[in-house]
Amino acid sequence: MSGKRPQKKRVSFKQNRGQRQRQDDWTRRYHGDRDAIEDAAGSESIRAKGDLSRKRTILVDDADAPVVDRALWREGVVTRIEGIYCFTDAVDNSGEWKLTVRRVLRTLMIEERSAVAVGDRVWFSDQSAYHGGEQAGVIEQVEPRRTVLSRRDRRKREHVIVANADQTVIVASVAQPGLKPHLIDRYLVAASKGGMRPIVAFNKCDLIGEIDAEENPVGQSVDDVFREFASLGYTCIRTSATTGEGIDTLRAALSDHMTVFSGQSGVGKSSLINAVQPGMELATSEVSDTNEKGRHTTTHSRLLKLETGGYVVDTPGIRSFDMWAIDPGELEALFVEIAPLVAECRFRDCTHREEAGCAARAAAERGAISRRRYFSYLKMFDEV
Ligand SMILES: Nc1nc2c(ncn2[C@@H]2O[C@H](COP(=O)(O)OP(=O)(O)OP(=O)(O)O)[C@@H](O)[C@H]2O)c(=O)[nH]1
Ligand SMILES: [Mg+2]
Ligand SMILES: [Zn+2]
Repeated sequence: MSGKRPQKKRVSFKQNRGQRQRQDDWTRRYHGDRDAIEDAAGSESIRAKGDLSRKRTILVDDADAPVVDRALWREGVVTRIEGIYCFTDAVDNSGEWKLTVRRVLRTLMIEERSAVAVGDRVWFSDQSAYHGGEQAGVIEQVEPRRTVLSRRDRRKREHVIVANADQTVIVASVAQPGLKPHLIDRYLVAASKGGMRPIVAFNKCDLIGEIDAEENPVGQSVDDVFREFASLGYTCIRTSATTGEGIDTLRAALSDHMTVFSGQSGVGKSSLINAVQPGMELATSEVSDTNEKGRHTTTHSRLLKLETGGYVVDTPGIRSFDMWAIDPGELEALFVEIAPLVAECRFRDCTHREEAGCAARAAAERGAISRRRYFSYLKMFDEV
């Protein structure tokens, strides 16, 4: 396809209405065919003024998708999505733009839920002339994503929480709500699957002295859990948004990266971002006493610029973090301590559950790998 020259085509601005794009072709382009998009850059031309709102000549490829015109379109990063609007920070430092999404993209957005996500790099046309000078426009094209953090929604569709983050801070709190190592395992799997480097923040360390037995049903102390994850090679940081413990280390780890904060409601994601960069003033609120659940204070993901360079994304606490699109057979590779054992299992297609001669189970039985992590693997295997 990339060998073909784009064709000239006269289209009305509203042509897409009632006339469906061939979606297969379109999604193929959207997800993979970056070269074709770049090859054909610089190709849209808008006709004489009076014609502007009715007809224009565009260049299309054989899938009828518009090609990026870097001369006419601006580039930006989506910072938050509210209803149909994608608020976008332009890379030319012109500030925030309020964008809607071209209809063909929007169709995908409804069917896939995630045609545009926070963190996406987009190309948009300037429509401010039609909005009384307000910085408004239309997203024409979305760059292929380098990474995604996603989950399944209730209807089992992929929901991209954040695109293009290169790392994720998995925030867990040592108390209120209590530490849930299995949940950390799930976030680690999702991060590796999504191509992001995970960092585990053990937050609310100022409360360690107050932890009672009921909050610690696994029988592991916070130090045990910390050591367990650190020994697997993950970067782990003890933090407290209250006392400032670990905040300098965290800030240094964030600079010049695009980092998404993940973790259940109430663990202190927004509080940590506020501590890293005073002046953010993200809303936070107390965890309810009765069930130790957070109140879902942050309701939408937001991309925020750091003074030290880079971006952070504050996300709403996600109660149940479902694995998206992970094959059971893929899970072994996402558990760093199980992956190297796989070659030693008797059967090539070993799922590391009941099979005779399973090296992973044997390792867990003799304590060479953590039993808790092994059980976590089994539990996740049943779910995916
Ligand atoms: N003692 C203590 N409390 C903390 C710490 N960090 C956050 N908190 C408190 O925990 C509560 C929840 O913090 P938030 O920052 O709102 O938590 P969140 O993870 O952003 O929650 P959602 O937005 O609902 O997902 C607030 O009352 C914070 O003051 C900490 O390090 N120590
Ligand atoms: Mg929050
Ligand atoms: Zn096995």
